[in-house]
This record gives sequence, structure tokens and C-alpha cells, in this order.
Amino acid sequence: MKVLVTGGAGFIGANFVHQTVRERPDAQVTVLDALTYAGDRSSLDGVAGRIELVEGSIADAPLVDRLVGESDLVVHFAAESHNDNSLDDPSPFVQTNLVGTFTLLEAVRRHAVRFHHISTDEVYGDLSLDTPDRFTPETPYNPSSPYSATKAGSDLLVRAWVRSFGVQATISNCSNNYGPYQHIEKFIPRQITNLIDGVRPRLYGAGLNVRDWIHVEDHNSAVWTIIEKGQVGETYLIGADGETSNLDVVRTLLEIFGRDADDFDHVTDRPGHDLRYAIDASRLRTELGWSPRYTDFRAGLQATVEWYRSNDSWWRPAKAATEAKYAASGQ
Ligand code: NAD
Ligand code: TDX
Repeated sequence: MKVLVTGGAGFIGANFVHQTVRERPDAQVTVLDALTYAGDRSSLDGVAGRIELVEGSIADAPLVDRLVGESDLVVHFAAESHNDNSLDDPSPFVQTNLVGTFTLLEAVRRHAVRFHHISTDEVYGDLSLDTPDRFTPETPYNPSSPYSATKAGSDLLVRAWVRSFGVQATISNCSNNYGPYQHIEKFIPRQITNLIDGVRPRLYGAGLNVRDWIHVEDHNSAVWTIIEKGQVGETYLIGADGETSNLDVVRTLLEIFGRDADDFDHVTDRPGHDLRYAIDASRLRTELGWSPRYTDFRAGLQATVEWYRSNDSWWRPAKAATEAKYAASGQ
């Protein structure tokens, strides 16, 4: 089977490629990635001889048409993915997340190729802190940031292409991922690499916001489950019951590093900061029989800390510039 993975040099996509090469020797993987600041060729070093990496944009229609035409399956991870960046400059988010997804959809329509679209729980907006409510596939879309609005728009394009043109697509909306190869602009790797450098973690606002953490390997095993067992045209929510406040994440990291529980700083909050995300993944568990393997969040964090400790050369080159950008906005 020929699999085209968009965004395969980014965090989740690279982990997907490693997992696929490891567990599915029959899969022939091609990665299409623009190698933006978030994409790193070296994230694929371990599988370099086993895959093809094409540097290019998902909004490049002739290139996309050729690559899709040579594939049996497209797994679409490529996106501009960071909320804070979307507040500084939304334009690449519109170009990649909307125009790029549209370009892929037109190509899978022409070539009748199976498509899986990777999306986020952020399309549903946020939940209050004091209810047991969780997102379900029926929750109305209500995105808050330019990032989540463009992801919501891309999901709706996929749904329209399924209904209007019979495109064979599935969609998954996953909660916050953590694990190896995550860019250090994101919350967990930013704090881990700060702690490695002896710098205090930075908590936006009071730190009471809640995210529903899932290990990236569990996200990707769920994606394969949906590709193989999911119903075309359907949306599946992916989550592993990992609700944790940002404050508790920072306290756990401080404990892993043997630092004092209050050894962190509160910094300027994110404008429009979503309060809480929580996923009800019962459809994925009961209908498709999926379950997560990383059920101990502290153990998953500890393993992730070890990965960043052992892979200084992977993240170090981006650290100073990433922190300078945060410092400019008081974060
Ligand atoms: P990332 O920012 O680490 O990686 C994105 C990759 O896409 C990079 O390799 C980048 O070079 C590539 N890319 C960007 N623009 C491109 C373009 N125009 N053409 C081709 N490649 C391009 O992102 P991630 O965290 O790995 O997220 C992957 C997907 O998963 C995204 O669609 C995101 O919305 C979704 N998602 C992420 C999370 C999370 O917690 N990180 C949770 C749920 C869903
Ligand atoms: O330094 C920080 N301090 C802090 O308190 C950073 C970078 C973040 N935060 C907070 C903001 C959020 O409440 O931590 C939480 C997580 O922040 P991010 O890592 O930026 O993730 P989030 O905004 O929740 O979005 C992530 O999950 C959903 C991904 O980046 C998205 O791509 C995905 O769709």
C-alpha cells in the first residue's frame, strides 16, 4: 500500500511515519512536507532509507496532483499548528490549513484516493471548568482562535467533499498530544527544555486551564484504527481521559526534575485563552475497539523528559529564537 503522509516532518506526522515503518512493513511511505520552521528533516533520520521525503507545499496543486495520483491513501497532518503564532499572523494558517486542505481534496476527488484528515478538539471551542461535560461528535463547532477557526473550516471542507463529491474520507479530532519530536514552542517541551537549562517554567495566567493530554503514539494508533475500521464520512474523537490543569503539569515536571513545587513564573495570559478541553472517545473505544497504551501520564512525561535530555542537538538550535519571540510578548 502506498501511503502519502502530509506534514510527516512535523511532531505527530514524524511519529506516525516511525510507527508505520516499524509496524507495517507492507506500507510504502512518501512524506510531503514544506519544511517550515516546524518541520525537521532530521526527525525522519531513523527511517531515511525506508521512505521518500518530498519537500513542497500542500497548496502546490500540480505537485499534489502527481503525488496523490501515485498513492492509495493520504493521511493529512500538515498544518500551521500553534495558537500563539496564529494570533501574531493568521495568514499562513489560512493558506495551509484551508487552501492546502482544499488542494488535497480536489486531488483525492480526481484520483478517487482514500483520505484521512487529522484535526483537533479545538474546533469545538472550550468547556467551563466546573462541569463534567465533554466534547462528542455532536458538539457544535465554535472555534476561538485563527488556528482553530482554520482547522474547523478544513473539517467542513472535508465533510462537504464527502457529501457532494463522494470523496472517501474520515476525520479525527484529537486532544493535546505530547511525546518525542514536539516543537519547543509548545507547552510541555518548552517547560522541559527550560528546566534542562535551569530556567523557571512559564505558566500563562493562573494556570488553571485544562488540557486532555494523550501520548502521540496513542493518537497515531487511533488514526490507523480509524483508517482500517472506521466508516467513510464519519468523524471520530480521539482522547485518552488525560484531563490535567497546566499548573499540575508544571508541578509534575518540577517534581521529575527535583525542583521546588513553586519554582515557576506566571506570565501574560494568551488572549482568548480556551479554558478547558475534554474528549468523550467512547465511539472510538466501543465501535472500533481502540484503547490507549500510555495510561500513566506521569510515566509518559518522564519518558518524554528523557527523550529531550538525550536529544539536545535536535531542539537546541531553535531554543534561543523561540524564547526571544515569547519574551517580546511578555511570555
Ligand atoms: P507541527 O507544527 O509539529 O507540524 C506540522 C508540519 O506540517 C511541519 O512539518 C510543517 O513543515 C508542515 N507544513 C506546514 N505547512 C505546510 C504546507 N503548506 N505544506 C506541507 N507541509 C506543511 O504540528 P503537529 O503538532 O504535528 O500537528 C499535526 C496535525 O495534528 C495538525 O493538523 C494539527 O492541527 C493536528 N493536531 C495537533 C495536536 C497537538 O497537540 N499537537 C492535537 C490535535 C490535532
Ligand atoms: O509557555 C506556555 N505556557 C502555558 O501556560 C505555553 C506555550 C502554553 N501554555 C498553556 C496554553 C494552553 O493552555 O498551555 C496549554 C497548552 O498550550 P499549547 O502547547 O500551545 O497547546 P494548545 O494551545 O492547547 O493547542 C495544542 O493542542 C491542540 C496544539 O498546539 C494544537 O495544534 C492542537 O490542535
